[in-house]
Amino acid sequence: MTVTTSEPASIALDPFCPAFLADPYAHHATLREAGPVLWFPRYGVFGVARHAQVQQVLTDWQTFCSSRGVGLADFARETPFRTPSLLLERDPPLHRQTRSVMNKVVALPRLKALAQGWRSVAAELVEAAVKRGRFDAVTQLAELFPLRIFPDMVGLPPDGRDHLLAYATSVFNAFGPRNAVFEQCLVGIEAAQAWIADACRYQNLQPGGWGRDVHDFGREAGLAEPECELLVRSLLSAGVDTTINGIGNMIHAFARHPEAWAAVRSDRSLVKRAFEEALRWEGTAQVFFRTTTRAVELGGVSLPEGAKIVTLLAAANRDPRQWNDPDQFVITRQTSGHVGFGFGIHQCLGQMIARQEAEIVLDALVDRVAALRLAAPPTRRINNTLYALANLPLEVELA
Ligand code: OVV
Repeated sequence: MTVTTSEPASIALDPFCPAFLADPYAHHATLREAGPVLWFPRYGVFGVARHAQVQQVLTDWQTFCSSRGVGLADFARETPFRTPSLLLERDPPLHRQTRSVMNKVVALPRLKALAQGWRSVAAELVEAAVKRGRFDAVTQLAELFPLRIFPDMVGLPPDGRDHLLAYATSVFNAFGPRNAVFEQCLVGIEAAQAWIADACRYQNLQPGGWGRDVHDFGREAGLAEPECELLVRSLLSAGVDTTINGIGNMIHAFARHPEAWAAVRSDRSLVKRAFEEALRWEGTAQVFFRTTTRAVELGGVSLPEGAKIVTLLAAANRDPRQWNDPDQFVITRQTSGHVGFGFGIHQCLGQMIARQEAEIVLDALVDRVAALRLAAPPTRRINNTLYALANLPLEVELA
């Protein structure tokens, strides 16, 4: 039998250069249409930008593993930026064990119990932000809300919480190449790293918080103390910058779509859908990598063992093979199958927390704001993984 395989489409474009990171959506169609499998000679990695191949790679964790790193660095050949995560950067069977511990921590009834308190915080922040008719939806709301509720939920020490955002930013930058974006975020990062390591220790976590729950459930499952500390670190790494930008990007989408704002104001059941559509349309986590554990054929292309492959989640979320009018922000659309939270066994552990946060913030805004528009073009915060805003100046009409 003859098997014909084709070559991957070679891409000269650098998906981690500042121009690409500032406006990835301008380049996604080029990448999707170049072929089912891409080759980035600059980095020596393969890539997938179409929904079908992204889903296939993320589903087949035996072939496309996470334990060699989910960034550009191959842990089999390079020293990881930090001690690998026991969730993100592990494969089964170990991943199953740590994930099941964490699933207990983030269980829905425990999360629902926090919703009422979060609503008061959101109402208070929205009130303070909008009352002058102009505000910055990133620095005065999208950043403040998660930073008000998340550290308390985990039970973090009261002092030094400002290290959280700098730390998370460095973790997400570290998934990319050692470029200027990465180097710049490392300036002074040691203090944040030390604070995070300390904050993960049982004795430094407040009784009643989710951090101690991680330790308690972890110990019950037979994990050692340093392992439990690393699982707390996962919460701190993945729980801040992601939700901040999920909320910020969602508000940014509404600021450019007055008809969507009117729709959600007249039908609150659209709040949930709006966040999912915002994640599909302008997702927070743009890319993650996998590494092949064997030679494999993907999209008609032969990949060798030990190959790095970047999954362009945000490009897949606008693949016209999967979505009608993919470039349109339509909050009534069917969004199931979007890969804004990833897909498969590593799909976002905190997705229900993220949804609860975003929905509560959006609800609070809808309560108070009749109309919103951009007061000035927003500024981007360039990151190797995250699609992020530094600010989002809005003008609002109060309800
Ligand atoms: C999804 C994600 C991002 C960053 C860090 C981690 C997870 C972690 O497990 O540490």
